[in-house]
Amino acid sequence: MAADQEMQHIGAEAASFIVVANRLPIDAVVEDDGQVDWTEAPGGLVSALAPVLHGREAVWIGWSGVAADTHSDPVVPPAKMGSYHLVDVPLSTDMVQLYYEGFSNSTLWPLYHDRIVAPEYHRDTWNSYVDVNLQFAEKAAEVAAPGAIVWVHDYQLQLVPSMLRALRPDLRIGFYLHIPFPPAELFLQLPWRQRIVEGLLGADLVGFQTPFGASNFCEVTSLLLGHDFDFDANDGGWIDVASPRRVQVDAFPISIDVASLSELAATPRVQARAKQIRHELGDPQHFLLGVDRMDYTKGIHVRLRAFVELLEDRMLDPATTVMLQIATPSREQVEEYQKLREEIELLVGRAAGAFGEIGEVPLRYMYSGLPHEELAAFYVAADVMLVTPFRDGMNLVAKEYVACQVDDNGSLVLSEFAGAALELPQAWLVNPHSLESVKETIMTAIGTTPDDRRRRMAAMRAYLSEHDVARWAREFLEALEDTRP
Ligand code: GDG
Repeated sequence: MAADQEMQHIGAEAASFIVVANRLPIDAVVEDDGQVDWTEAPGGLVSALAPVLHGREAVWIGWSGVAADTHSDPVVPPAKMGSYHLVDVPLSTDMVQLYYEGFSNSTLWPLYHDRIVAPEYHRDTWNSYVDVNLQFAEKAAEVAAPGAIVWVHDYQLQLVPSMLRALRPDLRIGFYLHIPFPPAELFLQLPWRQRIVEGLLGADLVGFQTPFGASNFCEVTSLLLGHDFDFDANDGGWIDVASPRRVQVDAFPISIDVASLSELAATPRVQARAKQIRHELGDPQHFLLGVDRMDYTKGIHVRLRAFVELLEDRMLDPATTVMLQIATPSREQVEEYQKLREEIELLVGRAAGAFGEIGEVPLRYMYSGLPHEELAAFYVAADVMLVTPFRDGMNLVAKEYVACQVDDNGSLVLSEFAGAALELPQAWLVNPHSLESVKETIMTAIGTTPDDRRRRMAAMRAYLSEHDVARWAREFLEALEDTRP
């Protein structure tokens, strides 16, 4: 049944809780005969929202991931997933190129991540961003019951709150940004800066990963619109007192499903697989691991260079040390991502030539994704996890590694510029812009005493067990429900 038909089935304007995100939580699988099949795409957001989606007339609005004009038959995603309904926002190949690869990933993504690569400013990609945001807002306006709660996610949809507010003033709208919100001196470069700020102010609650993101947003709103913010020490957060709805701005650090990942990591199956992985790697004395989407924000080449230099300096022994970098393919149509992949693969190739004995290569690399359980086994197997982004909203990999250290073993080397660093100060914090400091920190993490390692890991695990993703979703939604009577 098509999504529209299904919505008629549950009744127009029937949804009391709506998630609006760029992607639906499903993936298309194209069969040999060209038929498109769909699988559930389990991810952080899906598991975070499962408890709140369950038991309500809930709808998830998003794009299916397949351009609408690429198949001869129309691409129709399933109308329901588990207990909630799916509403597809069909995007053409052009829209995907302009709105998604263009404005979202070649303008906003680099600008919001400290201009690690130069953002591109093009009017046609901006225009498409506006059009697509309007499509999302219209879908939400169509399906929302009176007074419904709508939770809009991430940088691709920053205009949706105000567009939706104009269509449906009765709704309670929350917005959450998963990536950093940059400081004023960066954000103000954006030609359409005021439109973005006004777009976000359509929400009742605007949430960020860290207090820095929240205060950067308040600052640019004051600079561009002259709004004043009061800090509310009781409820937490800043209140835009100039806005008639008193928009609330606050930090809600996202997390993971700590209990279920720890449980998985502790199973005999995963523990045995972790031992087997170490064996397959030649039973090294030290196993260092990196896991990231292949993205220039993640500082993958910094840690590879640091590792290679430590081998060259003879600080690490290539016969007894292995580093593995798992890089999941990402945004392969965007030129900067193609360049990054070439750069990383050149580095890995050089290292193999310089250090590899036959059958003994200290630097290993995989350009592919792994099943969830296999990834957990790699986390369990690794002695040192290297998380060195130049800028990262949160970084869930760091938290996942900690959750998997069920024997409180293992060391986390973590960039100061990941949101997670604010919550995990017991990690080995590092400045990824300083190769020397990355090298020194890796050596300190490797050389620390077992007691120190356990003490640090136990503290991080205790913190995370209290601050899981269910708490994140609950706190955001409670704050949203409290924004006005
Ligand atoms: C954005 C923000 C923020 C990776 N490789 C595999 C795999 N993964 C999973 C990890 C983790 C997720 O992908 C990556 O999350 P991150 O948080 O590390 O990074 P982004 O994708 O950039 O996410 C970020 C996040 O949104 C949430 O708000 O933390 O700052 O940039 O969950 O496990 N999963 C599997 N196989 C892989 O090979 N199964």
